[in-house]
Amino acid sequence: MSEIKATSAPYGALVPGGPGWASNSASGPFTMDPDWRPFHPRPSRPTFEVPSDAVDAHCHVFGPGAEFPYAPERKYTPCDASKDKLWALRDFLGLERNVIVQATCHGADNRAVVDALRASDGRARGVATVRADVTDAELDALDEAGVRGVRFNFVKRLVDTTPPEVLRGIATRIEPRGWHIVIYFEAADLPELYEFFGSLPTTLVVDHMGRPDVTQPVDGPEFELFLKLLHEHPNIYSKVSCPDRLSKTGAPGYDDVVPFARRVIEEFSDRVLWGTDWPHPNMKSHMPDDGQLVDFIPKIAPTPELQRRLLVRNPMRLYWER
Ligand code: 0GY
Repeated sequence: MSEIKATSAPYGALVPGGPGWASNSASGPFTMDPDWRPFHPRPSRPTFEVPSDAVDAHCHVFGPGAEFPYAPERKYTPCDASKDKLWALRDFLGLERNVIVQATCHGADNRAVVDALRASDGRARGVATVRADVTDAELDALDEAGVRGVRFNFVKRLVDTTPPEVLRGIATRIEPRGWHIVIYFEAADLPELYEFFGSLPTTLVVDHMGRPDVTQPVDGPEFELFLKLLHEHPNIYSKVSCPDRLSKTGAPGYDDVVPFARRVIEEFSDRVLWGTDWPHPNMKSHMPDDGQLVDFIPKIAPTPELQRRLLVRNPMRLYWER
């Protein structure tokens, strides 16, 4: 019997923390950034048991670069993080489905996400990045693969600026398909983006609660503006993901993020989503343990009813019930 090489272990043989799991490089002609932190080599098994049918509504795949090249305009070169590893993590954490968000290192080339969606047996949906010149046939193909939204990214360290009228044109194209728009921005930029967001015609999903500065009070002006956005616009959802990115008190508890996420969940329980953010691009302070991220959930959604809304009902409505 021939031995399966650890680095090419098929999905079924992969276990987070086991042989073939860890990644420290980009394949093909790519070299991982020297300060890149690869995803956790030995994530813990969570103690919190998620409800059945739980969705990881924010995660990514990176390459592998040899198969799905990183985009020339990218701002970072990550380690490879394949769909097979994403499925292995999903099973390890007790989750059922994934929403794979196009990462900026792939630009508007959605092939890695589409490949993952096609291989997922219907257990993954996608959020793509498209340019203004995307054709209807390309949008049809993305839709057929399981894409249900596009991402507009306003984080300057990740992307070059796209003019609002171009984004509005894309919004008009995708709106009739029942797709939504995922928006990623820093809290400091919300005042200037506020009117634009309010004017978009589709459902919007905000990444990571609009990245609040959690050293500010939860009832201070910065976070109140974000909550006002959600109060004024019933078409806007929020992901309560990435305590690891927002926290100053750090792992494992991410205690300073709890009041922010709890407030969003309690006030907008029908419009919240959760995700791991695996493989955690651009984390510099530390690399989160995905099991600890699952164990964070009951701190921010303390009742079974809130947990079902956050992990099952809301993401299923948005991604599987169109
Ligand atoms: C995230 C956050 C980040 C990166 C990306 O697409 C991306 O490159 O989303 C980040 O660096 O904050 O949501 O994964």
